[in-house]
Amino acid sequence: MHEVNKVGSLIVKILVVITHVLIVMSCKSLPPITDASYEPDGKLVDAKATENTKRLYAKLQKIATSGFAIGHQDATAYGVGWKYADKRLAYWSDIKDVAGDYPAVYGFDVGHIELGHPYNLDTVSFTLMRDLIVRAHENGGIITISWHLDNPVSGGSSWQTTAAVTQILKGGTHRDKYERWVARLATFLNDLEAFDGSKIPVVFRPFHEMNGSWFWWGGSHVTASAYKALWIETLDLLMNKHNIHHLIYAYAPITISDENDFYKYYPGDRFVDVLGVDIYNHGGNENYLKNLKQNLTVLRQIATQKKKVFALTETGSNKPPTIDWWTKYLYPGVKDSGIAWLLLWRNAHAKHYFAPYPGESSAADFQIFRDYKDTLFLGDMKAILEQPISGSQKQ
Ligand code: BMA
Repeated sequence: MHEVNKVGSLIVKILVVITHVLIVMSCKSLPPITDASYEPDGKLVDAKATENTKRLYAKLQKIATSGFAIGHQDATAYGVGWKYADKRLAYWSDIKDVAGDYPAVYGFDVGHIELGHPYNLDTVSFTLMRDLIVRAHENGGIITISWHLDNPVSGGSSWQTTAAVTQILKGGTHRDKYERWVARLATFLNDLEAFDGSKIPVVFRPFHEMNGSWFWWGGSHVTASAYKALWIETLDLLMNKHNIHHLIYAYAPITISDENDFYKYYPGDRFVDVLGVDIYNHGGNENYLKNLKQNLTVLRQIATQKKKVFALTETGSNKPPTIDWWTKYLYPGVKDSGIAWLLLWRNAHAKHYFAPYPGESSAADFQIFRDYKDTLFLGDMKAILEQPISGSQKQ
């Protein structure tokens, strides 16, 4: 019996070694997760990043020295009480309506691109999304994309938490399906072309808020090592199988308690360009302000040491903001923090919105916020940056 156990454990050990060797071999184009020789050098994850992608990173670094760019999710696709389609080709945004200027950063979500659907999970058509991305880029805006992809095992949404991460890693039961999903994502990303034919650089922020347990890729539904493997394997597919070289990669947990919390799922310096954090106002204004200050201080320390850009990658008030929310809570929390941008989440309707809209009770305060010299809207960006990333500067 004892001998049988020994043989069994030997077989297990051999299998572990073989698996490890296979993983290392199949990832040979990417360095190992813990690479002691790695020196922060300000270089991008993607060694073949296009010139425009490098310029975007330089632009983000430059922005952070003057203030922070203001962003909005689905800014030009819809707002409270309107949808792009209703506007009959007008290019509009709730922020423009309130502040008289467009956002500088444009967030979009490609959830359901993996299914081959014509619309994303929030009913924005991918054709429209592409057009809005091109337009924002040509106007000098910055694009960031998140991915609320469905659960590849259960077929449920991102919030359906059946175990799925190890199943889509190399050798997993649902690997082929996942590779088909990434191929569809890659096709969409490849179609993002500026007027001059160059690829539009994008800050890609996949598998976000992984330290919470609401998505199938996060918290209690994944081990840290499986998460890191998913991150690295996904980047490998995009860069090395699909030849996508116009992405800047952003890693973004939800509100962290400390540095360890930030690092728990961190895939490594070689695989992350931008350090992000998503912070919402769940627990009241004072608590929100405290979280902003604490979290951005931690991020700043890590980012400075690593010479990386950092950002408040999602934010907003879950309840309608108090009338002075922008100047009394958001602004003091981000002022002089060193972030390159902040992204307000989407304006779906009057019960789910994160940016003001005409008639909304905090709109006047947002105009004061806009007038601060470090809150950078699209018009301000032009003054800060002499050089466009690429393409024309039409407004
Ligand atoms: C969430 C909510 C959802 C939406 C999802 C993806 O935070 O806004 O309604 O479907 O983001 O955009």
